[in-house]
This record gives sequence, structure tokens and C-alpha cells, in this order.
Amino acid sequence: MALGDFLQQLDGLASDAEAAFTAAADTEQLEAARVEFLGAKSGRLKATQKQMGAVDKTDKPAAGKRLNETKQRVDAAFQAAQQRVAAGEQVRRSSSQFVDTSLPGVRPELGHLHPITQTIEELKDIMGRLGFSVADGPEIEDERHNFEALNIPLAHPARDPLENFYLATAEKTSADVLLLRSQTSTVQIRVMEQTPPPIRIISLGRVYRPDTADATHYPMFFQMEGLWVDKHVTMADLKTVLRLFATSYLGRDVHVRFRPSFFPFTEPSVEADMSWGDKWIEFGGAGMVDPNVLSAVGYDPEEVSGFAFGLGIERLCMRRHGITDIREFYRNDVRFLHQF
Ligand code: FA5
Repeated sequence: MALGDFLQQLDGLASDAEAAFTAAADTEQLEAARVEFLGAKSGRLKATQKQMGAVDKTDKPAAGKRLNETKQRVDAAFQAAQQRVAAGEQVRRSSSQFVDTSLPGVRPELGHLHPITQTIEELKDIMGRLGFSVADGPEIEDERHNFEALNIPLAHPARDPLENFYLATAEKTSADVLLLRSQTSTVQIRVMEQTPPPIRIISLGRVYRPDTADATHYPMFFQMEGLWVDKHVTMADLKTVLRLFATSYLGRDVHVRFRPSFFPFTEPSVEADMSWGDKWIEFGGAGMVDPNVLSAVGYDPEEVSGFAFGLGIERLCMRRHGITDIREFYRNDVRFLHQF
């Protein structure tokens, strides 16, 4: 083989290899080009090297020299391409897995108590400081505790089926008529039935009425009942306790006013309003426990007297936080609930 032909073959191979390595865009393409040119068994460089045997003896030194130079060119082109491809992949990897350690961490979402539950805890705390302990009663009640013992006779409009959630029971005898309690005053009776005076309790829980939901009414809501029975408990004590309670929970600038009212189980009775801007909103009913109620639980109305109150817990919480619609509490919108 003529020396010129051999050298030409080597030069062509070198420039083919350089072009292929430069064009390789990723590790796979580069590896394919490496096998094609530098492959140990059937690479083109190897194949050309084998042709050295056919070159004239006198031309061998020149051919060998060019072969070495070609090897170096091809190797250098491969290494340059290898570095370029590796650097590119590094950038791709790091841009998809980039971690900025100066950013604040991702906080796990923690739940918290519902605003009404939080309010209940706070009300218990305030009333506890005034000497009231917590009593509990069932949400499913009988007519005795929801009505009769509270001096609400059978013909009273408060017992109307349209005003209450009566429960359908298997045996429809008058003794087992059950309903969802419409007021926490039921707990007054349950406590007095079991405990002799003096009594100073509160009871907080759900009550149910078929009221149409609006900004200040909901068919299920929470009440805080209060009852203080002892010798010489007066209306002045009632007003003092309610005022102390209201200013403790709502702040010194809240005004409380009492309007004469009527409840079958208290005499005299009042309704209590709290100021809200230039308006008043009713937050509860109250009064001196009716002697008939004291007698119904076996107390002697000549010996002891008492006051009772029943407050709407949602309304208190609304006033405290400036919430203008009671329905917000029960929509389960986390944007609302997150704020408490
Ligand atoms: C009563 O429930 C009486 N048991 C209160 C009472 C207890 C009087 C002890 C005397 C002695 P009334 O129906 O007014 O009263 O309800 C009391 C409070 O519950 C209201 O002032 C109001 O704050 C709240 N309330 C009444 N209905 C609803 C309702 N549908 N949604 C939200 N809050 C209500």
C-alpha cells in the first residue's frame, strides 16, 4: 500500500472521529461514537492500524508516526467531548434537584381546635374563677327534663312539634317521648335532682331547634347554662355575675343591658344584650329560678333561692372576633377556621 493512501486514510478517520465526538449530545451518543472509532475489536482506528502491515517497509516509520498522531487526535477529541457531555448532564441534574438550603422549611400542617371548642374552654376558665364547676347532660332528652320540671306544661307552645326535634321511638307512650334537647336548662334539673343545695354549676353543650339558619341563628348551636342556688341568692348576684363574665370575655368596653322577659322556669326573667358597635345583640336569657322548679326537684323554695342563665356561645364568640355570620362556624371552610 502506498504511503500517501495510508496517510490519507488516517487523516479522514481523524476528522470523521472529531466530527462525531463533537456532535455527540449525551452519554449514549458519545459511547456509540467511541465504539465506532476507538472500539478495541472492530473500531475504525483498529482496522486502519491493521493495514500497517501492507505499507512498504521503508515507509513504515513515517506511517507509524502518523498513526500515533492520529490516535492522539482521536483520543483528545473523545476526552474533550466526554468532559463537555458530563458537564451538561451535571447542569441538567442540578437544575432539577436544586435545593436552596436558605429557604424556610416546609411546615407540616397541624390541625387545631374549632373556634367554638376554644371558646368553650375559655368560658369554663372564666366561670371557674367565679366558682362555677362544670356539669354535663345528655343531648337526647325526655320531656320531663326538657319541659315538665322546667314548668313548661303540655299545652305550652314551646312544646310544639314544629319547635322541636322529637325523635320517633318504637313505643309511643308518653313516658318515652324523646327529643333533641332545645336548651341546656335540662342540666339544671338533672343536677338539682341529684345534688342538695348549694349549687354553683355551668353546663356547656349543643342544643337543637328547627330554626331557619340566618346570620344569628342556626338549627344546632351551643349554650352555656349557669345555675347558682343557695340561701339568699338575689337578682343583684345574677347581674353581677353576668356583667363580670361579659367583661372578662369581651373586654371592659362591652356594655350589658337587661330587658324584662319571660321564661316559664324563672321569675322574674330577663334577656341580656351586649353592645356591638352602636347596636345591641341578645346573648342570653336569665332570671331567678321559679319556686315551682325548686319544688319539682325537692328543694324548699322558702329555704333557698337561685338564679339561672342560658347564653348563646356562638354569639359571644362572634362578638369577640367580629364574625358577622354564625354560619361561618359550620361551613368547614379552612380559610375561616385557620384564623383561630
Ligand atoms: C333559652 O334557651 C333559655 N333556656 C335561657 C335561660 C336559661 C333563661 C336559664 C332563664 C334561665 P333563648 O331561647 O332565648 O333562652 O336562648 C338563649 C340564647 O341562645 C339566645 O339569647 C341566643 O344567644 C342563643 N340562641 C337562641 N336560638 C339560637 C339559634 N337558633 N342559633 C344560635 N343561637 C341561638
